[in-house]
Amino acid sequence: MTNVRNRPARSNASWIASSLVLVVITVAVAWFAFGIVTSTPIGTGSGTSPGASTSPAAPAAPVHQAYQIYLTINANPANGWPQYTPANFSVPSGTLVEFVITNYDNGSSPVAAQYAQVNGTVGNTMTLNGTQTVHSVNPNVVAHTFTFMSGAYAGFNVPIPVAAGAGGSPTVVTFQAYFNQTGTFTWNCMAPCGSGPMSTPGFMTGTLTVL
Ligand SMILES: [Cu+2]
Repeated sequence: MTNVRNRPARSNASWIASSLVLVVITVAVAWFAFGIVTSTPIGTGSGTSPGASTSPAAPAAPVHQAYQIYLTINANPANGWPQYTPANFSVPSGTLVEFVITNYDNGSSPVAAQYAQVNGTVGNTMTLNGTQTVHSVNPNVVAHTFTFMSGAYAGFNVPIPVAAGAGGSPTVVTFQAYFNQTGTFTWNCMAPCGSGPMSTPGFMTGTLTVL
């Protein structure tokens, strides 16, 4: 009986003792950590210890710090021609620009191999539907391109694959690029998607103005 009665008392006593030790250790660790974070020298007189020289890590940069341009490719309701909307737009120079091109056109216009390559973007890559980052696509699945044939950005090319299906979900192409030279530059679609839209400003050709 006495053992049974005493056991809880001993347990309580040892629990309190353990807790006190834990509290002391916690305070000591916290004090030491605070010393590191605030660069307070700990027992070394002056100067900072090697561990104290780094500032706390900056928070991760937001995913979308870039200037964004949203373009849509769809059939013009009046004449049915495929059309970039908008076709004329401006970006700031020397700034990371992110393009988001949403293509609803499910008809392919196969291109020569060079126009199936991504060229001139950051990393010479683009991302498809937010999931797949590629340097090129199959030339046979290209519906349109976003291409500069002349001027400061000559050679810049992004192939736009066909949309998934008729009336279905679009294909979304994202890429990032820097445009460091100011001026107004004509872009073209180099996929043979129609002589009318390809030669008519506001459809498959337009201007990028770098301010
Ligand atoms: Cu086109």
